[in-house]
Amino acid sequence: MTPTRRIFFALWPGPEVAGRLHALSADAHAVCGGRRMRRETLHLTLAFLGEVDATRFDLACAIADGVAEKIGTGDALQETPLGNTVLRIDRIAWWKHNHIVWAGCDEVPPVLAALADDLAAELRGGGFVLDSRRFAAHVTLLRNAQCAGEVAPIEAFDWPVREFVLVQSQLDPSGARYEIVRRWPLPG
Ligand code: 2AM
Repeated sequence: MTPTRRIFFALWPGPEVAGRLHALSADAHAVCGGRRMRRETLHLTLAFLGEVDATRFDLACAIADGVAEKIGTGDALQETPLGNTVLRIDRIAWWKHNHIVWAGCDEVPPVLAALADDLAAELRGGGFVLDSRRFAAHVTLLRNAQCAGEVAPIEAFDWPVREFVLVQSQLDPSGARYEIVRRWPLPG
């Protein structure tokens, strides 16, 4: 059987933003219960590929090379260079369908939405199978949580986005273990 790798593209916060997100998860946990994600695992998924044949790993990287280059010259950049993009974390909410409490932003910067859309389109073009749902920018803070809609107002903070990454995930009984296997700096 051909070996597979479980991989996804993501934005990965630096230590300060990870700390802010983790503090939010403590506040949310007090209200909603559930299981807190470990601080070092907090991230925002751009495109989830799932289990892919290990021989197609290089293709996924080559596609990301192309997307990173294209996004560096796209229209959205005329407003904000992607490397100067800031994600303003100003919402924390609960999804009833999967019992996730997540942090995110009211308005996703257009360049990030374009990055996620381009990745998805090019990966599909390369034969990868992605979730059919549209990109929903969120950082999962709690799983198996129970609460109602908006969890609480939060003090907004900024997440400066300097790169996107490819992550390999390994599932074990204590939760997922993530390893960043490639990085794409964004032009500033
Ligand atoms: P989630 O946190 O909303 O579950 C690793 O599993 C990352 O990929 C998580 O951020 C997860 O989002 C995301 N993801 C997106 N689609 C997925 C899928 N079909 N199965 C598992 N994880 C998925």
